[in-house]
Amino acid sequence: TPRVFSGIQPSGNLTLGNYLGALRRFGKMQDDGIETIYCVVDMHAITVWQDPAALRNQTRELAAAYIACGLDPQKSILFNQSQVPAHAELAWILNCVVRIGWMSRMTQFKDKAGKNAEKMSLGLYVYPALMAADILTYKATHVPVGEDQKQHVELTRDVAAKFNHDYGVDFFPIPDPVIEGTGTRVMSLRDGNKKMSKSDPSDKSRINLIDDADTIAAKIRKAKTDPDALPSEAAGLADRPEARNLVNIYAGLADISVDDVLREFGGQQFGAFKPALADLAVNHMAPISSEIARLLAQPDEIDRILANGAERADAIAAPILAEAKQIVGFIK
Ligand code: AQP
Repeated sequence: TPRVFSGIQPSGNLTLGNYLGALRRFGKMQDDGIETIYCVVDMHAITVWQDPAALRNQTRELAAAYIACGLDPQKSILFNQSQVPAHAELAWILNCVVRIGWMSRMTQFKDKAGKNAEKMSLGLYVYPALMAADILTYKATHVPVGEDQKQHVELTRDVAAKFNHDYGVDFFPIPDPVIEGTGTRVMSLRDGNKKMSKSDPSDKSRINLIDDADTIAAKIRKAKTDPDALPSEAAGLADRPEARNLVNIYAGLADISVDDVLREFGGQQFGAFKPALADLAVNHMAPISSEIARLLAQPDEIDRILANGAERADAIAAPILAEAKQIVGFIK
């Protein structure tokens, strides 16, 4: 039976990228009658230092965002990672299955660490093994993510296969990444070759889920572009990363194809396209941000939802972990 798992880090500033690449698709999947498990991955968040009080707020804000974007905590399981001990325990076992060479090839670590690799936490380096544990401790079969997480899901597949091979079992299913539709790769508003990211030091590089209408409009108005008019077909965007990004965002928000956007706006200047995009973004995001604010006014209710989700998650994860421990030879 298909089982979906995905997670997002509560590291602040949820972006339009997180929304189009992940959040928006989660609610849709749950409606297809599939078992869906969504996690606020607070253990991943501390791979980079987080102020403890801020982390608590960001965790609640992300839980609220999941719900505001259509996740129903009755239909899906919604919880924070640190409340279910199987994640950490299985991660240790998988740390012993993963090879150092595999980790060294992970591009996200290289991007985040830059020239400072020696000064980053060990947790940031082994993050993909924890992510593999997140997925495998539920024997999840499908993992909806943005393009940027594809390599980590592929590593998860390799870890699952190596565990099965090393212990001569057919225990972990090999999970599939689900990367589809427009908006799986939203780029920075300041640099069309860099992904839109929560942790980008420039707030102007991203649209935050909680930005108000004026801020969203201003950020789109100031977004980097080139002087040319929009082309009439997608091929014309090939060497124009900033233009391509804004058209992709439009397509993602309107849930139409890039060709459809260009049929409407081809030949027009950014002076005309940007206000249309700003209107679309504001109309789309405003109800979400006000719903997040409404939910955040009741933090106890959010904590209750997370605790309840954690209990249901644990009921699935604990027996799978127990079996994994038995397979590797631990006495109970
Ligand atoms: N720019 C993006 N376009 C499409 N999808 C994106 N995602 C993130 N950025 C984009 C998707 O959002 C989900 C959650 O991501 P995450 O919080 O686990 O970490 P991340 O991928 O590292 O995202 P950020 O925003 O760049 O966070 P920081 O800056 O903290 O590292 C994933 O499904 C991801 O694909």
